[in-house]
Amino acid sequence: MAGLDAKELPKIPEEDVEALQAALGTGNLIEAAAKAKETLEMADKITLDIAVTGESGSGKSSFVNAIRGLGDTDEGAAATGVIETTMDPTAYPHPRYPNVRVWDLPGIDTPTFKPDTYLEQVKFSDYDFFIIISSNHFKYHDIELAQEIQKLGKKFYFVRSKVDQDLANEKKLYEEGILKKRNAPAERPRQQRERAILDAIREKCIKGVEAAKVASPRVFLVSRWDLGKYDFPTLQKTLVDELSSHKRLALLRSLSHVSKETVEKKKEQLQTQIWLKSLPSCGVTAIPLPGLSIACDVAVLVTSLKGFCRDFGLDEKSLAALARRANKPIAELKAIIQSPLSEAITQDLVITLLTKCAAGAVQYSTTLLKFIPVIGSVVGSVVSAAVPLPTTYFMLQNLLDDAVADALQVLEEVMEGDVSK
Ligand SMILES: Nc1nc2c(ncn2[C@@H]2O[C@H](COP(=O)(O)OP(=O)(O)O)[C@@H](O)[C@H]2O)c(=O)[nH]1
Ligand SMILES: [Mg+2]
Repeated sequence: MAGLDAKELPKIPEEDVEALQAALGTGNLIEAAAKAKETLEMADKITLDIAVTGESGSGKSSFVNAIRGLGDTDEGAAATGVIETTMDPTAYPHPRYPNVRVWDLPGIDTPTFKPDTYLEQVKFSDYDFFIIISSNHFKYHDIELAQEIQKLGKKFYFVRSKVDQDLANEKKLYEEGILKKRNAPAERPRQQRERAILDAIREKCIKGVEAAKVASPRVFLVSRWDLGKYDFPTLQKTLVDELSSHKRLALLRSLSHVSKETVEKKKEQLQTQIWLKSLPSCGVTAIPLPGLSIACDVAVLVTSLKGFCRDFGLDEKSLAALARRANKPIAELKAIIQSPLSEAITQDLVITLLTKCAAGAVQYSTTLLKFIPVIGSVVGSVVSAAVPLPTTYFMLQNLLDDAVADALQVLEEVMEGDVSK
């Protein structure tokens, strides 16, 4: 943990003081701790249901796996392949956040397909938004379905899958000199050529959808094999931005780290929870810590710290899955991680970290008392009684910063050599 020296502790930003005041409400510290615990528990229970639809063979089941960070043969993966078809909507919970469910819906390419009866049949009202996938341009059924979803007041996003195949095909053609015969500009750099192909695919898809009068259509180009590339990072960002704020945290937590922006957005959202997470450690179950002038509920802190690690993929299971996908030894990823992994967070470790934070926190509690009379009025004039709050705050803040730094390092490592990074 960096920056724990009392002199080096960062200033508490004004927004944070406001957030603390909001977390405290008008009640006393004990009440506020109970309320914060409840708020956090409620946030953990929020569900998110994402529907994935489109023609059979378009890549629905593959996408359901990919966005949950799974390979097609991993435990809990949806069956994929040319002859696999889904007859009923099937829920696939996210492996680490089971409240986030991705639904594999039946294909929409039967001759008798009717968008209204289909939506009725799949219980459209259960989903927060729809992903409509096609591995070609969007056809009549895709567009009809989008129009119906729009009518019902739900959001949908067009995803054009398998763009890796389009690029591979074009590359082959190019290498065989066929494109040259069609007067394609000779020897354009590969990235430029790829971009031109992707732009052409996107434009063609959008034009087709626009012609059918779908309001402000957007099409995201993806490859199930490389979510860090093409439009997947933009799709993630769009989903986060357009989701109602109370569901945003659930989505963000479940997102695979495909770009720096994803990690930073996740941090931004979790940052708002730091005071909320600090408060329960000062609740009724707080016990005095030997050698420290503070009382804390260490078990609550262990849970919070483990939560941060899990949110940033810093646990054995997530790292193993990532290493497999990136084709790297797990030891290589572990070697660049400075924070403890989720499994290594114990009560003893938390007490050690608290000890490091406590000295600096005394200073802060004096400052805090000036800002936040509610602490002073509740716990009396004894400054040390208010110390656990800033102490746990700084500990969580430091762990969050460290977890983010590690997640970014790991991301860089797995994306090494990736031109689209
Ligand atoms: N190259 C490539 N193949 C894909 C991609 N997405 C799906 N596929 C393949 O397309 C086939 C059909 O995919 P599947 O997910 O089963 O389609 P579904 O019928 O819509 O569920 C499978 O062989 C997948 O491996 C992709 O992004 N790139
Ligand atoms: Mg399928």
